[in-house]
Amino acid sequence: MKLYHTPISTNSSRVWVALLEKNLDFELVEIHLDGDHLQPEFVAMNPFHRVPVLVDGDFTVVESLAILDYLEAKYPEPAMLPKDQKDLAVVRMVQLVTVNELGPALYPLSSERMGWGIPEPQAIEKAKEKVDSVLTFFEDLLDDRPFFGSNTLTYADCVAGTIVPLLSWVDVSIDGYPKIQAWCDRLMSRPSFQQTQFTQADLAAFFSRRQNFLAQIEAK
Ligand SMILES: N[C@@H](CCC(=O)N[C@@H](CS)C(=O)NCC(=O)O)C(=O)O
Repeated sequence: MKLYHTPISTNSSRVWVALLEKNLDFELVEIHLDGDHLQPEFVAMNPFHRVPVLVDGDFTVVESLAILDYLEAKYPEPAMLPKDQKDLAVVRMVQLVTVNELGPALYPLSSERMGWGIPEPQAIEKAKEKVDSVLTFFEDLLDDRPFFGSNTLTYADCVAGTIVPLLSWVDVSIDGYPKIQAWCDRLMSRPSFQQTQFTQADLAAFFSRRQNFLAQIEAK
C-alpha cells in the first residue's frame, strides 16, 4: 500500500497513525502541496487534489475517514472500532466533532501564523469558544478507560489525537481539562504518535514552499 501524505496535514497523520497501529506494510509518498498536488498523476488519483490518498493495488481511496474504514474492514485486527453500540457512537462522535467542529475552528486561530491573513478579533473569540465547547464535550466523553469508549486505541484517538495535542501551537491551553491532558500524555507515549509528529522545521519548509507556489499562481 502507498499513503500519499503531507507531514503537517492532520488529515494525513490520522491515517498514518492507524497504519502504524495496525502494523501494516506501507510506503509513504510525500506530497508538498506546492503544485505537485495539481499534477495530472495526482489529480487522476484524487480529483479534489487533497491528501491523504491510499493506494492499495488497483484500488484508490480518498477522504481520510473512508480510508480508516477501508483499513478496518480489510485488517480488522487490532480492532479500532468498538462493537458495543454506545462505544461505537462515542468513537464516531469524536471523529466527526473533530472534523466538523474542531478543525474549522482552528483556521482563524492559525491563520496569522500560516500567512493566511489576520482574522477579525470576533472570529478569533468565536473560534476559541468553539474549541472550548469541543474540549468540554470530549472531557465528558472520556470515562475511566484510557481511550474514548475503549480500553484499546480507536479511530477516535487517531482523529482527535492528531489535532488536540497541537492546540498549544495556537495558544489554546488544555490545562482545565485533566482527562484530556492525561489522554494526550498517553497518546504521546506511543511510538505511532511519536513517529508522526511534525516539527517546526517541517512547518517552516512547508510554509516556504507553499508561499512560492501561491506567489507563482498570483503572478500568472
Ligand atoms: N476531507 C478530506 C480533507 C483533506 C484535506 O483538506 N487535505 C488538505 C491538507 S490537510 C489538502 O490536501 N489540501 C490541498 C488542496 O486543497 O488543494 C479528508 O479528510 O481527507
